[in-house]
Amino acid sequence: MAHSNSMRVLPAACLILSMVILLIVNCTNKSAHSRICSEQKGKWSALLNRKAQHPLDPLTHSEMLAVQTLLRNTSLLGKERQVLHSVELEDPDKQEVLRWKPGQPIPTRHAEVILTIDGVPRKIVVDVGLGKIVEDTEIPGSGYPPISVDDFEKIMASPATYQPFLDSLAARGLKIDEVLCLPLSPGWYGVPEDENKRLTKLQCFVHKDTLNIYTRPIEGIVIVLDLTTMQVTRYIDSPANKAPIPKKDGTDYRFSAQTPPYFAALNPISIEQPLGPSFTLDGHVVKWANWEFHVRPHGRVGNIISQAKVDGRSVMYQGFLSELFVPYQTPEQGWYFRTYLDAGDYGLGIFSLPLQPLNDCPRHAQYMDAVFSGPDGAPYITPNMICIFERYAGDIAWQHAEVLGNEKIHEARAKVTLVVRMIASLGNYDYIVDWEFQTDGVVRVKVGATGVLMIKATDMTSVDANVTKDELDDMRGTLISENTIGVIHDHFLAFHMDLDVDGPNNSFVQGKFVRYSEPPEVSPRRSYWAVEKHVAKTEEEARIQFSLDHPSEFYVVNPGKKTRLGNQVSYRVVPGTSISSLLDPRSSPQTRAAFTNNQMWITQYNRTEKYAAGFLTSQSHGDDGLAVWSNRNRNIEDTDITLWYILGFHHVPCQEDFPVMPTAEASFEIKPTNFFERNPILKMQPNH
Ligand SMILES: *[C@@H]1O[C@H](CO)[C@@H](O)[C@H](O)[C@H]1NC(C)=O
Ligand SMILES: *[C@@H]1O[C@H](CO)[C@@H](O)[C@H](O)[C@H]1NC(C)=O
Ligand SMILES: *[C@@H]1O[C@H](CO)[C@@H](O)[C@H](O)[C@H]1NC(C)=O
Ligand SMILES: *[C@@H]1O[C@H](CO)[C@@H](O)[C@H](O)[C@H]1NC(C)=O
Ligand SMILES: [Cu+2]
Repeated sequence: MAHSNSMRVLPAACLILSMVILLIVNCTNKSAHSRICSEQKGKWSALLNRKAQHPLDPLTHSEMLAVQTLLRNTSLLGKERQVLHSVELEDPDKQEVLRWKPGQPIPTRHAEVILTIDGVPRKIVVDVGLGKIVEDTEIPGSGYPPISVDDFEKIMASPATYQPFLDSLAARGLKIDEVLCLPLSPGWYGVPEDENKRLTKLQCFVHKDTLNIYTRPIEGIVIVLDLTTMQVTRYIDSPANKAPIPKKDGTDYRFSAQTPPYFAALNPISIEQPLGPSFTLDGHVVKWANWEFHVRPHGRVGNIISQAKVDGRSVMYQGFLSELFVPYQTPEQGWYFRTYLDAGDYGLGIFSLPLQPLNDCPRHAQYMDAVFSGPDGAPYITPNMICIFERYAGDIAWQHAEVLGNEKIHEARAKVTLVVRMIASLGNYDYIVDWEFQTDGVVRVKVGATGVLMIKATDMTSVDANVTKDELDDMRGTLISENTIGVIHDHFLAFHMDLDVDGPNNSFVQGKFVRYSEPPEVSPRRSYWAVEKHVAKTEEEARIQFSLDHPSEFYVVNPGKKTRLGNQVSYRVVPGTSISSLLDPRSSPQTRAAFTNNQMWITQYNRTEKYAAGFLTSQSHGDDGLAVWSNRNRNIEDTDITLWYILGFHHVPCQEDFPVMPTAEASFEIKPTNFFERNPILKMQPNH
């Protein structure tokens, strides 16, 4: 839903972000923070002193400090009109990572630094070991990097001095200190006044008397701000659209704000693990049952699962939530541009908050902290950013019971899985992203969407007989409280799945289900279905749109590996929730998010093709991204390939979504298919 977009609120946003930054830990040169630093130092010493143990480990605290020193020394940081957006580990060469064995020296570590200098995006690659810049280039293409934390403080300050905005507030009986404005990503629409400027569009809310600011929008005002000059370049206050501010009553979702009667309390519940969990976390490497994988936090995509192996055989080199697309469906000035690409426009890891034990993750979860770069290049910690836990939901892994004469057989195994969880809190919306590993070799990727809707204010207080059909049509949503419309929208989530099924060289096979008939002399029945398998040779042959009328199964096979019976070793992609986009393919949001043209894609592996809407998404024109790469139409047969699964759902809000929505879940899975010789969990122990 809403999802989106906004940032952690201005003052509040800043508050939250700066709290995180304060926690930090760079004591060397931030005297203002040093008290906190010295108190925190003991607690975080293990993290502060950590060294990379694996080629894919994220940049450590000391590596980030080294990058900061180098950037300062080369005058790339700390000057006017220089904005630092991110410092991340640059993906090492895949072959080097695959060759590496624990205990060997780690291959050269590179930091990828994204800056804008005078409004021009630059990528700098630092050899961390040598303390040297090895690449420094302007980033080609139309997009800009995400809004940085640094931008926030300046953005927050800007409306307060802009007289036309103060006049608009006065006309509505509001004061500036009752108002917060959030920087929304502006999309790209070819509006001449907006071209060639790094922009944000501010949407303002009344924060007086409620924590749930998203429910109190000031409709009709849009402030277009140039992020390079921090000047207002356009200001819109549509007189036609002065809906009242929705009331504060009923918007607080905290338990303390609810009044009796309460929902009957359930008895306390907790899954016991009297002997502790069954997994180990060593640095970033997780081992559990027949699985082993590496997990690391990432500022842009939240987290990355790497080198997932079952029974020591590789399944996936890397998997992560590559991009989101959340287009709203109403044409007003303040709304038409809301077509968020949340990972590239904001950053899923940067917008994660510490997970709360017992509510966000169960007892016995283990937590992983993240180290991200602040706007001045100083590293800061987001504690408990990822949690890892075993899930037992009372389900059955396999079972069979029967009576044969005097013999009764009853064999059953409880289903326990391992979950890696991250929650991106992108302003009003919260996305819970779970990677769930099963002992039978299945990996389920599940997303839960929750949080607060993006709300449009309206004159309407009910949809009774006095409301005309035109007014109803113009709502583009549902009246979910008085003066409050939950606007309709979609959620698309693109998962990058670099599957390496039993080795890097794989092919993509589509098993098409077709009807066939037999003549009466062969069979008294008229029709059957059968599976026809097709190996996709090029990227074009692997652009998949799901259809109930033309069902298919989809396999990533290893053409060089067979079972003892000669079946091709593979993993099957089991689609879950998916939608197709209803937007005009020529419209700019659809071109920019063209990864939603299909529900599944295969591309040839390319280390730099990671982000489905392109490397820089803010104001991008659609000149980079999955659709562009797929158009190269490279060979994808018996070579290293990447699968992209586009999960999605439409959202027509309802009253139950107010003032906070119950989690809506969507998922897909990958499932071993002739990968094992038999049911791999036959020898699992039953419970006693
Ligand atoms: C900055 O660069 C100069 C010239 O390369 C070098 O002599 C100096 O040691 C560097 N300072 C730091 C703090 O790295
Ligand atoms: C509908 O409009 C009539 C005339 O303006 C008014 O008397 C009536 O109260 C309205 N009904 C509701 C439910 O608002
Ligand atoms: C790898 O991806 C980059 C970015 O899309 C592109 O410039 C390059 O040509 C690609 N290489 C191959 C072999 O496709
Ligand atoms: C994978 O395929 C590429 C060509 O696409 C080939 O160069 C390479 O040797 C193959 N690797 C393996 C392990 O078979
Ligand atoms: Cu939604």
